[in-house]
Amino acid sequence: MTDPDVRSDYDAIVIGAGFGGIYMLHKLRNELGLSARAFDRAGGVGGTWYWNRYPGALSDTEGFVYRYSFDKELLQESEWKTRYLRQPEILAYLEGVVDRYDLAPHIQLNTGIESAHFDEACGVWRVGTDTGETFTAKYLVTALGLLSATNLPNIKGRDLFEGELYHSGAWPERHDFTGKRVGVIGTGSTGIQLITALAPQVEHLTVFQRSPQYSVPAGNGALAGEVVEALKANYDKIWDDLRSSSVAFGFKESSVPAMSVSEEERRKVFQESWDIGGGFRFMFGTFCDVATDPAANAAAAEFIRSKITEIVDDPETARKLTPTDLYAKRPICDSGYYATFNRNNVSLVSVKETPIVEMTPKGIRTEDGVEHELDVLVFATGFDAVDGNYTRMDIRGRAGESINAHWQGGPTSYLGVSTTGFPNMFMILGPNGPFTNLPPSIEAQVEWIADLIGNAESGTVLTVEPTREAEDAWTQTCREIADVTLFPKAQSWIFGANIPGKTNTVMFYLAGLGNYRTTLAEVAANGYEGFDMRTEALVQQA
Ligand code: FAD
Ligand code: NA7
Repeated sequence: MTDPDVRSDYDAIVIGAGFGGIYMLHKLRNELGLSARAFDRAGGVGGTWYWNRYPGALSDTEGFVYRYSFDKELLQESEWKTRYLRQPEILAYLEGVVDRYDLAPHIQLNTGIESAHFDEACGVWRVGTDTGETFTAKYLVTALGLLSATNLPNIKGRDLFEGELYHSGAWPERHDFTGKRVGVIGTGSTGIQLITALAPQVEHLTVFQRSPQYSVPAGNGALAGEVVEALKANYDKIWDDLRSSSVAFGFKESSVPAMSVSEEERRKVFQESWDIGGGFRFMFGTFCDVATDPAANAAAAEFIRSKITEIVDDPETARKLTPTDLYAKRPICDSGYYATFNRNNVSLVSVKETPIVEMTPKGIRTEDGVEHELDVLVFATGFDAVDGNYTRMDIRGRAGESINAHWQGGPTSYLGVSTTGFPNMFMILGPNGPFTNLPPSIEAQVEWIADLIGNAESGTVLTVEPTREAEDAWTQTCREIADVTLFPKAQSWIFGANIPGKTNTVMFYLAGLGNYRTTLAEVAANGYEGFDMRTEALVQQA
């Protein structure tokens, strides 16, 4: 039974100081007037943009919408000079937001949260840090990041390697690869950025590719001052349109089925998009059904394959770089990736054809007996996405149930923000949240969670948690939506297929931001339908 008279250290604890945690802390402290403290294991704020400092790290959302929209003055004051944003710019932007709202004194850095247990008797979360401290709070907000828990494959002999070894998502402050023989494992969004940026800097680059990628040009470049001013002048409409769109990337999403036009027209539309640039634009701005109709998907894939053949000089390298499967991973874009393989100092190893056997003190040995000698090896092998940072923590809800046990069949939630049996715990970008350009989805969730907490605090509510029925129904909804798309048929982190042994399950709400926001609004308007709110009166009766 929850004791309404127990006092906690804080009203709320926030874990994570990226886009999500920063905004949540601002809402809780500066708008709701609650006492709140955020924790991050990082040495600085910024989340993704603190950790991913690898050469070439760049947003693949255009800069005008890869930012917060809640503060109109901040939107007008912000400056950017290129179409996409480099990692240092995004980091500086987030540091600026922390300063603007005077949040730094309330963020404890270099502090990993190891455990969070809900104490049912006291109705508080008891949070344990890796610095040996314990804090209590009524609310726990987890902004742990969905692409944050690094995936470091356990390759035989990994510890024997005598060179430098890095993961892209835990990049060192300083590095110098000049004149070195560098290997990169992984050719996802990160790998292609790294490979393209590193190739001109290093003596030799060996790329270990498991799956070839469909990638289109990013189309990055300088933005004239007038272009930025025009965007700023139009911001009200831009954000309104974006909030009711599907992927929220700031371009017009197509409503035309690919097979409704002639082959010639299709190629023209793909070519125009290729020339403009952008991965999401290519998938969602060309035709409305590239991610849902196999024929449309095949046409888009074939277009990209034809470009690889055109760009890559050596036919054997082109063959290895050419995907033959569905175009249904997170769509990616690059700054000259395929052409990088025309350089004399870059070689490609297809590890599907010649698997990695082991790491040696000098490098990597592949099945054909070749030892690829390396001074540096970079793992661009991605993340244990969505629930990775949850399952690595000891989180326990009612009756001591661990999140690992609760999510044994795969991570679930109600609305991507809460899960049954874990009262007063709210997740930002939790499982089965929207699959979009993320800052607008983060804003939608933070604002909704803040409203719910504000409501609870203005009454006599002690605990809030979703009912099992509501959570099951949401999971079912997400699954049904996913099954209409081609995404579950591709092996990627979107469904947890990139981690050996991980349950392959639905992890996103794929019906878009507009529909997601409508659902959130309806749930709130219906008295937070699907939530079990326990009040002082209820607790005293029990
Ligand atoms: P994060 O920024 O990941 O922050 C989570 C924080 O929680 C981290 O700092 C972590 O240290 C902390 N944390 C986790 N567990 C603990 C713990 N137990 N104790 C203490 N601290 C903890 N999205 C887009 O929409 N567009 C893009 O262009 C884009 N580009 C990306 C490029 C890269 C290289 C990567 C990796 C991701 C990209 N993303 C992009 C996704 C990106 O993660 C989100 O856009 C956004 O930054 C997520 O913010 P967040 O606050 O939810 O999580
Ligand atoms: P991704 O997209 O998961 O890519 C990881 C890459 O690493 C991908 O090419 C994987 O091949 C490869 N990989 C993973 N494990 C291995 C092993 N064991 N051996 C060889 N190759 C491996 O992660 P990113 O960091 O690139 O991007 C994640 C998101 O972050 C991205 O969408 C952006 O939003 C930023 P696979 O394709 O699985 O065969």
